[in-house]
Amino acid sequence: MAKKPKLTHRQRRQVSTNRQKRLDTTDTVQNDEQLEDSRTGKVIGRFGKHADVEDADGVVTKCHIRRTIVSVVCGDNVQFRPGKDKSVTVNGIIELVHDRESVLTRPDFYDGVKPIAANIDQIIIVSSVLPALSLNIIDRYLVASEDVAIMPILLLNKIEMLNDNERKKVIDDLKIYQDIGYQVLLTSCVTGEGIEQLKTVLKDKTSVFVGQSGVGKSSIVNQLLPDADEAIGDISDNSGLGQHTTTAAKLLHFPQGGNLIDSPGVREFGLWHLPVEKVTSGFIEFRDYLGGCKFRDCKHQDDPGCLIREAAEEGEISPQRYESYHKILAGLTDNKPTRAIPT
Ligand SMILES: Nc1nc2c(ncn2[C@@H]2O[C@H](COP(=O)(O)OP(=O)(O)O)[C@@H](O)[C@H]2O)c(=O)[nH]1
Ligand SMILES: [Mg+2]
Ligand SMILES: [Zn+2]
Repeated sequence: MAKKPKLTHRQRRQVSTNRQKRLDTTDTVQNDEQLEDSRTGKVIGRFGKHADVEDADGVVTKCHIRRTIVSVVCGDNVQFRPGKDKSVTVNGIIELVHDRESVLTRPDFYDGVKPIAANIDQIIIVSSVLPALSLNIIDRYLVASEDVAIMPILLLNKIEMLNDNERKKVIDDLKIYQDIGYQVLLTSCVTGEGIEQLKTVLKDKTSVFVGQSGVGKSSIVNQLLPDADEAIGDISDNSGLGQHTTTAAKLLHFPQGGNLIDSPGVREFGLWHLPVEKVTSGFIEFRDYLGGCKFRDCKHQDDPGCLIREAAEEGEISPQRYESYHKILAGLTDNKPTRAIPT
């Protein structure tokens, strides 16, 4: 490999100016006469500096992104202009991103939080009976979903592995969630149980699947979208290295209507650091009691006159959820992001 020439400070600045000029020309070369009229579309793929935009007729255009746009993510509704010259692979340009109805975010080592997908109607929190059902992990995902104000739905997969008694036990465990208003689905990719019901839940909505590795997210997606061809039991999901090579997010259409947004980044959503108040209000059944405790800085623990602890003692709040809340608080500092998130 050729040795890199050493540049003077002035040369280096020149290189940087030229590079900037070249970047500017991506915007200006594609000026009016080379572009079709502006139209609306939806971002269905996001790779490096480009985005795939689908218009109302289902035609997909690879687009540059105007430099003034702060962020474009999968699910964004945009104004874009396809290029007239279709022999150029990336021929369009995104000119504007419409206001987002919702946005999924992740903590970023450098920037605080970073958007990863937009305009999502519901988050399907997938758990399974193997690895063992963890209500605390469900609670973490619920808090994260409540924080971004997107409707969470609980799904328990691999249900066929349970005998009648075990099944009764998990249904009972999950009843806590139904009691506070969350929808719960039971599925099996082996017997097909619950898949039709899941299809109904997904119809005409934009959904994401989140949950720990191994619970069956990819298997479920393959049941719903045979063409998706997701890798099953893919350990690279969790290898850190794999994440860097496969972070491209994509939006897929369900045959019965509705969309799925998928990427490793999306699937990792949730296991992260939030301020204490967000965790507290993320327990939706606590909300009725908030502000009513005797002390304003109540930790909802041993504090005298704590309405939340009292409600848990009286069974108005599930003691299980109350414990889970304190467990999440205790673990908060462990969940700070330790690395930058690749785009
Ligand atoms: N018994 C059983 N195994 C399942 C079911 N769904 C998925 N699996 C298996 O669970 C493992 C992990 O599945 P995968 O879809 O890769 O999980 P992901 O990491 O959440 O995407 C694979 O061995 C699947 O075959 C199910 O409903 N029942
Ligand atoms: Mg998977
Ligand atoms: Zn309190």
